[in-house]
Amino acid sequence: MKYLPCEDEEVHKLIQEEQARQEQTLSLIAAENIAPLSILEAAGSVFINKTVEGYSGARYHAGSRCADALEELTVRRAKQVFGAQYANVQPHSGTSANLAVYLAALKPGDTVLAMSLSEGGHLSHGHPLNFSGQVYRFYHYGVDRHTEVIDYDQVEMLALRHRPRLIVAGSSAYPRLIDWQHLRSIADRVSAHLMVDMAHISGLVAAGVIPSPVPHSDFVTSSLYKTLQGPRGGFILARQEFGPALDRAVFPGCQGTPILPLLAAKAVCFKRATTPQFVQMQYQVVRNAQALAHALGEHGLRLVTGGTDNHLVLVDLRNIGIKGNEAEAALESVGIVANRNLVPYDPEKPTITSGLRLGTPTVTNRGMGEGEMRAIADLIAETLTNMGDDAVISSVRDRVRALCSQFPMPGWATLPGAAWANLKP
Ligand code: DSN
Repeated sequence: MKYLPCEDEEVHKLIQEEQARQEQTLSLIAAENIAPLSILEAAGSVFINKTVEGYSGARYHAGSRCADALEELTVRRAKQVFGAQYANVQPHSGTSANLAVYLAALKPGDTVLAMSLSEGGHLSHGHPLNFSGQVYRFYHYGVDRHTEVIDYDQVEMLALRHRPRLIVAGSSAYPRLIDWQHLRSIADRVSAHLMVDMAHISGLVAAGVIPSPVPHSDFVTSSLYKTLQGPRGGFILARQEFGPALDRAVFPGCQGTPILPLLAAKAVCFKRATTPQFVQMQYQVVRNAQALAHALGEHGLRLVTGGTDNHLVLVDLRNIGIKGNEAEAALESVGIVANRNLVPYDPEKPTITSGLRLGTPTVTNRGMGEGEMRAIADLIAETLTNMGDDAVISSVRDRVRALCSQFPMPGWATLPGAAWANLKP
């Protein structure tokens, strides 16, 4: 960095420290990834200076020629990647995309059926503290207590009982495939629309590694920074007939000007998602999650649903007598960054939890494969079974640091002023 250190040393220092933290720790947060440098450049471009409102060809500010071309390109690429009839790339986040779909498809007080947060759903799927739970009447389905997979009979029973206008699917902590076709047939039975929030899995869907919800859904929403490996921000896909209502719902319904540099970065992200390298990486993300799950299981850790079909693993820690928050803190102390998570039918509250969610996008992007996943599982098990033993913890910390040095952040060595490399995380 050239200008920031002169202008604002405090912010520059924090950025350097964050770079050091990312480089010198292993992120297993399932909702994180590493944005390529091309995406950082696009997100930091001069499009930040341009204000537009509305859509290409119908703007409220002059000087929009490049912005119009950019938005058209981004929309075209989004539709192409996912085979969608309609795309809106303006939402500032995945939650903003959900808000816009609710605004387009529902009236305040309408009934919606979604997966509960405590069994793998998302805050914006009707949590009482979220706008969604306050404006609409949400009912929630969950997973079967024994198999821990979505209980489709319960979804159908609740749909028949409550006659929702919208059924919401998609999750933030569910390690298995979701049967989109089954949900579509339930939605059809009660004349509900189907919305899928694919934020966690959109990279896997783009690459064709897992089945796409797009052909079965009326609306699909997503963020871009998780498996899709893009910038912050969200997007909506839909059938063409919903386009005008969705356009109005995003602007002027719930947003003003879109963040144009992020639109530029979204365009780059969608282009990258069609490359063979991206597809290969997504297959490896799943292979790595399965290798990690298998190795954790061999250490006696209980996996929710017994394994994974996607990029994440949910560990139920109750059989080793540790709470999720304790595991999270112990792992962070050795340089393994993950998050506590509720497990199905969890007796603990969300700030404590009985579980740990682990994801493989970031470590895969660093070039790690199944062998490294087995090594990471060893390091996790050693940490969790030796909490309080300083000698073991210190040895694990050294081995995590060595693994990080062996697999540096992709492309970061080429960044100017790589001074963060010597900072303490
Ligand atoms: N939805 C949150 C998560 O899954 O961690 C943030 O992306």
